[in-house]
Amino acid sequence: QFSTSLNLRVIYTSPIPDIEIKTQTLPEYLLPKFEAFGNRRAIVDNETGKTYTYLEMRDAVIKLGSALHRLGYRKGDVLCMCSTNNTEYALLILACVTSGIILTTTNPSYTSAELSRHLHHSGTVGVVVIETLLPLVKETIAGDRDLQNEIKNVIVVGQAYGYRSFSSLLDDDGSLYNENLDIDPHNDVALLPYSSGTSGLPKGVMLTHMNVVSNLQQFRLLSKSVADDTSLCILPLFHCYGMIPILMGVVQEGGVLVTMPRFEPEPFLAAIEQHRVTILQMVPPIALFLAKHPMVEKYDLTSIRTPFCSAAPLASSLYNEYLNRFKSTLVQGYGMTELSPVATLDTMESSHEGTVGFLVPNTNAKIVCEETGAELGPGKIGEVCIRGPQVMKGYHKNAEATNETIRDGWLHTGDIGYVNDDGCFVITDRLKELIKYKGFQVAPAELEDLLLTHPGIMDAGVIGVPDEDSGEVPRAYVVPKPNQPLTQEDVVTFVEDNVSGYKRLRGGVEIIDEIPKSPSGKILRRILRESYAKKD
Ligand code: 4UV
Repeated sequence: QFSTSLNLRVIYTSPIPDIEIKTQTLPEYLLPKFEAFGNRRAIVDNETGKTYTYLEMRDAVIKLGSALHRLGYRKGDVLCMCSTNNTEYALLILACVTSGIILTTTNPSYTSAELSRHLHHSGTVGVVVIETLLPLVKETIAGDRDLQNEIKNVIVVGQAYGYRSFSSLLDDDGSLYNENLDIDPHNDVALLPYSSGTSGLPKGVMLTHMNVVSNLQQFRLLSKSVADDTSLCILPLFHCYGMIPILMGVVQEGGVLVTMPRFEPEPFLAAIEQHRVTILQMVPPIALFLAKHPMVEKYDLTSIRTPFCSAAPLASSLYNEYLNRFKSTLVQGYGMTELSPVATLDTMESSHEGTVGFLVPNTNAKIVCEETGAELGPGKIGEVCIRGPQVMKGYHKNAEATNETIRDGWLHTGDIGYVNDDGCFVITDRLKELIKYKGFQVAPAELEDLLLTHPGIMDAGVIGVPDEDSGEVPRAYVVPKPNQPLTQEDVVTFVEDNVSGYKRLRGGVEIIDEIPKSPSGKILRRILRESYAKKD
């Protein structure tokens, strides 16, 4: 659906009429639901079998909120979770958002340098960490006087001598939990996940209570998740996809969420079969595995009603292979961390090859021509801009990046696409720098900054190049310092030694004479991309 007027405005809306979204905080929105779902199962840990009903989950959330208050955490304090998926992670997310504590999250594969930047940048005052990552957290804090001063507690999921255990927080009597917290739904931040957005280094995305409360109500009208749904939470809870649509999207309906710490083929398939999973939220590499791997035939996956794929482009060939094997469409959604995260969603009935579905209600979109700024009608390709109650408050401590990204209330996504004749969105390309490796964000600016610290490198530029298994992989272009011996292997190893595994230069390294730049000094990645495409 779209409307045009004489001044050539072309604004797209959802085919679903707008809904009334009551101004509420997350505790006001979520806790009564948990109460109402009572003794239904809510979360199950696939590793340990530990299960919480909705009432037990509500009770745990209140105890955690109270225990954190007892430890001195107050509204607006930032707590950081460093963990793979488990029930504790799900409980902590819900406890923080219902206690006014801001939760920030890290990728569990972070190196100490990456974690250090995150803790500093987010203003973290407390860390919750799984036992296996405690050495990393200890090493990161021990080497840094500021972090030693800032961080009040390190709480461990598991046991570690001298550290407060997460389970001991669950022994709290709940008496300090304050349901009537003075939270301003429109201004107070609930979650602080990180994203590099359209350019530069990862930034804290300030999602307010109303951003999240709105998006939960917006996407449920299209996702049509129901109380007897079971979802396998294999995608990381540290990412917006895991925390909001997967965790909160399932529990707002009274469904069951089964947590799994990592993707391993056999246990993944066994978990779907054992728990009779009905909604399977995936990223393209998982869909690829399901569509292609012979091992899949050994398992009964017939319980899956809604196979859902998001976070990165899904190739048409893969969509069709999935369709052929499962005789079921693969529903897509499109969004970004800055959109809490959902902008568009397909339904099982309307899903088509190549589309990412309709706008969710209460959301407007425009497609803007990169050169002229004109708003484009159906079928015309331009930058996707989104307006709605799910648009983030802004980037943490970065007004400049906020003002570049949100202009006149429109969030400029940095994605290129068009709207087809049915009103469905199609994402065709990415204008922004971001690289997505298996759905994980890799910020070229971060790798470029690192490469410039190498003693033999004078200048560097990084782009993403296509890869069938992972979507995209980072590739570096480097200019050596004069008279410095520098090999491609040196560069690959240097990066490997200094970043998390998913950021490695899997797309290779090319040694060149000069990095192409605009007169203002911006790296012209388009030229690097074109030169790579010509090589093929
Ligand atoms: O910030 P981020 O890492 O956020 C995400 C959000 C995932 C979503 C989206 C809708 C849902 O319903 C849901 O459950 C989870 O990934 O990365 C944002 C960028 O990822 C690309 C695009 O470049 C975004 O700006 N991207 C996300 N979804 C798609 C996509 C898609 N379906 N097709 C192509 N690119």
